[in-house]
Amino acid sequence: MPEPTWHDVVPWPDEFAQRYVEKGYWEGRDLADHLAEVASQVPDALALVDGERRLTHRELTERADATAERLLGLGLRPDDRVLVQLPNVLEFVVLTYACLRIGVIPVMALPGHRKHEMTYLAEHSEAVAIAVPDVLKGFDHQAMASEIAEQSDSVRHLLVLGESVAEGNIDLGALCAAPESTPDRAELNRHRPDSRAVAVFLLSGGTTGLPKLIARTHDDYAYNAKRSAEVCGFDSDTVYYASLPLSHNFPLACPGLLGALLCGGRLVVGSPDPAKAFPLIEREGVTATAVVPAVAQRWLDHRAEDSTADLSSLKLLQVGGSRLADEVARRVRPVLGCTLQQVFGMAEGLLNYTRLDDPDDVVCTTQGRPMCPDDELLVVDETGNELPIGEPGVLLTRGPYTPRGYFKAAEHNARAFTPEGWYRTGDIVRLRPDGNLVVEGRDKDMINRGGENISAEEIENFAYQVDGVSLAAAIAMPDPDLGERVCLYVVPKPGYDVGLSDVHQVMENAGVAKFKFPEKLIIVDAITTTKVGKIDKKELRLDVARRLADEHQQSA
Ligand code: OOB
Repeated sequence: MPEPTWHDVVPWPDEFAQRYVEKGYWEGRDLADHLAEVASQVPDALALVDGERRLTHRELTERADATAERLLGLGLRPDDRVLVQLPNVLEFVVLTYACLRIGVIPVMALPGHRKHEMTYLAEHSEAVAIAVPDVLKGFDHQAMASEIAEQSDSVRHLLVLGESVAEGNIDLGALCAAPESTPDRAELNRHRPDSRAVAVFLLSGGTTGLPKLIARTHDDYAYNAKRSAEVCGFDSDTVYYASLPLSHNFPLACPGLLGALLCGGRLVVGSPDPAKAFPLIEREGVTATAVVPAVAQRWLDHRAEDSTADLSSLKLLQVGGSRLADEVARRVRPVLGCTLQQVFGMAEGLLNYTRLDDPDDVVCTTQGRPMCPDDELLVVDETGNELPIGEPGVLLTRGPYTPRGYFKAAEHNARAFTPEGWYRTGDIVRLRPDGNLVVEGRDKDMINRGGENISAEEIENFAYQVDGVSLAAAIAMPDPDLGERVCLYVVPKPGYDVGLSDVHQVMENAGVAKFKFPEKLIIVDAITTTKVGKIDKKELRLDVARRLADEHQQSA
């Protein structure tokens, strides 16, 4: 058995790896090989629609090969990392496929990340290249990437998408263009990655500040996408609409982009805004899509007001990323006319799906069950003892697509994984006798803002940089639109005035992603601590709920 190529990647123990191979989960082929095989079976079927740009499976594979060749020409080699921060466009797909083809590893940054996160990601992954748009939504990504490259020892190339590619940078549009001549497949094949090698680095929400890197291998990620596609009934007629950022595991491989393509189906990229999404669903005959609960709610509300678009092609609406309220779940079929599927997943691996033929009770009130028979689940109490079925506790998991540790994070791994290799999800779940899970909450110190996981600790660290902050605690406050938003409690030092704008200023200066900025500041004289001296966040959550209820009453 070839060893994983990297000592900083925690491998599955041999006995498990062997079992996953024997059971056929790990097929021993890289992702680009899978994709190319599909392209040879359905060469003329459409694979990708980005506005007016359309590529067939053959054209997509040819472009990926050409792009891979150009990457080799730039000096990139297997195992090199490319930090990718692109919106949902054709070039994201072509570049990712090209990287997979020659074992170059994309590090999947989110479009909302800013200098603070991007610098860390480039350093931690020792990226040799960064791929960004020139300007997006008024933000100059190219300038940010240049600053990062200047300070970095590893970054050699900036791949920039757009009209104004600065001198010295590489035009990503041209890099992903159709081939001028037939690519040298034999040469490309010489760089073909091992199936046990890392295919992509996904980002974890990260409970302790900055996101951790999750090394997903070709074997495990191909299984992730293919088994998901099976569970979701994807086939060559599938037209998948990607409106969540494609760098996120959900639209990337659950089944997402990869699942759709691996079935010979099609990917359509677009916006989550229902005013844009609905006409596109009609025009392209979209059959399936994935959204977070906040977007599902917007779609339901929009549909109630405007029922002009023909959504009859849409068969499946996947909802996941944060808890979907049962009442919202019940509206999906009557209002949108499609099947709802709840997805409780994580970039770390484990995927739970409600099944397409599950009764309404399961689909509307549970977050589904694991997709693989060899997904192992344990629900434990605070001391790590297994709880009887039906009792809520913290979920631990292991399995063929749940890696055994984060990349280059030994210290953190010692806490996030048990010695037996179980990943501590930090989610509090209840296992029903029928095998379905209900997510009841979490014991990790995070805020889930519309599916975006934010570490409380990271926000508190910034709060402490504000003059006059004596004690700071970031918590989730309930929100009707996004589920949760960041609320910050501060005890000021005597004689100091602390305002929300002071906290924002510090975060702005550090170049932190906007979605992490606290949206409410509550100044208090003291914060209760628990018996062990930790801030009592449970009490703070109750407190903010009371305050919001009061405010609501006053404004009514
Ligand atoms: C998905 O992945 P991540 O890595 O952004 O976030 C994972 C965390 C989970 O540990 C859980 O705390 C929360 O997000 N979560 C849910 C949920 N789905 C995810 N909490 C309640 N209900 C749900 N349905 O979010 C993700 C990855 C793949 C597929 C779907 C979602």
